[in-house]
Amino acid sequence: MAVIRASGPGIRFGLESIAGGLPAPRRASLRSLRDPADGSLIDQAIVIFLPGPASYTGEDCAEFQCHGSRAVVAALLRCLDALPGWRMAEPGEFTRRAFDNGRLDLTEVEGVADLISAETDAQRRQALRQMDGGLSERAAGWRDQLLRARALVEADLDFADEDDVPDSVAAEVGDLVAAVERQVSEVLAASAHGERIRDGFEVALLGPPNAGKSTLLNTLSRRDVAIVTDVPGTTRDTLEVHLDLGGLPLTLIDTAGLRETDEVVEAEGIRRTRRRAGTADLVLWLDETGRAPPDDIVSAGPPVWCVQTKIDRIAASASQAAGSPDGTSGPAFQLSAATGAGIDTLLGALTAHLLSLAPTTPALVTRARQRLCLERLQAALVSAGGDDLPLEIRAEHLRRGTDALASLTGRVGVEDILGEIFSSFCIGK
Ligand SMILES: Nc1nc2c(ncn2[C@@H]2O[C@H](COP(=O)(O)OP(=O)(O)OP(=O)(O)O)[C@@H](O)[C@H]2O)c(=O)[nH]1
Ligand SMILES: [Mg+2]
Repeated sequence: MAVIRASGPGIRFGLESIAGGLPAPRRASLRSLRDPADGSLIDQAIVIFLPGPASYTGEDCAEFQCHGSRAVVAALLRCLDALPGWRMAEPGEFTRRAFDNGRLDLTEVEGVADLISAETDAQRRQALRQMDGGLSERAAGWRDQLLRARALVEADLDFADEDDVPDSVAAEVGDLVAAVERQVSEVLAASAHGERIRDGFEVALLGPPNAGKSTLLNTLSRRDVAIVTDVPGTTRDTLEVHLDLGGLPLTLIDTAGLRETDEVVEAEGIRRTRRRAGTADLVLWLDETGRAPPDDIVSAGPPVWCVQTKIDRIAASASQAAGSPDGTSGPAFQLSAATGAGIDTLLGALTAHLLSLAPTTPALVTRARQRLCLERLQAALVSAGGDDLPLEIRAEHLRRGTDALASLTGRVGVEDILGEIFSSFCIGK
């Protein structure tokens, strides 16, 4: 079966021309679809008429559930395209119209986009909450409180004698601003988790050349992604694979083995390795001998877990139990990609670690764009909360705060980013 969706002012006329009349609203009706040009039958299909404004886009909409063969879909699209005022939709145009008609705000649009591209369960749950207005509801509440604060300040500016500002007004404004600031700070504090769930947790595989980093990447991703050879220095560039670890999105990064080299390409690879070591959420230091990583890796920032590789080669130590990831003193894990020994222990520890980083409830802020808007709001609130500020200045800070909220929900000042957001959608959404 194929579903063809349509939206716009020409829907009623189109349905009358092709489906032999307007079906009852919001009911699935079996109709013969005919080419208006010559009356020939195209298909028998379920047709649903969804009158605006209570539709996804806010306009009149129609859905044709026809047989899914290419010939049927092509014939139907050809007839629909020939109707006056009908044309093929652009990517994301349905959601764009829903946004333009006030059915969705920008954070909800971002939720739709994230739901479409969600790869893991945690991403799906987070996107659903966003699409459902999780962040917009909070933003609307803050906006109401700030508008009240602005109204109080501005009424005072307009009517009160400059020297005679009633303390009660200043106190109420102060309370409102402080309450909103506290809530915004809480939401911002959880934003790192939200962005991590959306973009994936990064785990970088580091170690000397030939340690077995690329082999472990291939084993964990169950694909032959990275080239593996016994030549030290095989991997030159950083390489990423996306995995679903217990519902959490994980980006595993293979890197160039660390060593002194005069070779230009390898040196650039090593420079990239060091950079990734600083920005990952976790570093796995792989070494065949089980030696600890050099100090600059340990002090790079993220936690480092030591992994001794190729234990199938050292039968004696293969019988030792794997330790716990308690820092960087000595090997915490031992594994063999060749036999599979120790892989499950490492995966179990990784899952537990990522779960401890992930929020228990879905985060509200999931993108840098949203975080930047809230940081602007927070800065404005901190300024507005300053004691003994002249009322004019306070009003100005509060106005900056409501402006930041308006750009969060896409009501003002976002024209330049709209194209970018909607172009990431697929056609038909
Ligand atoms: N016996 C044994 N050999 C392994 C194991 N893992 C990797 N090897 C071998 O070790 C060699 C190097 O493996 P790679 O995965 O390319 O090592 P790397 O750390 O990516 O090396 P560079 O890219 O050069 O930094 C290859 O010949 C692998 O087949 C293992 O668990 N057991
Ligand atoms: Mg490699």
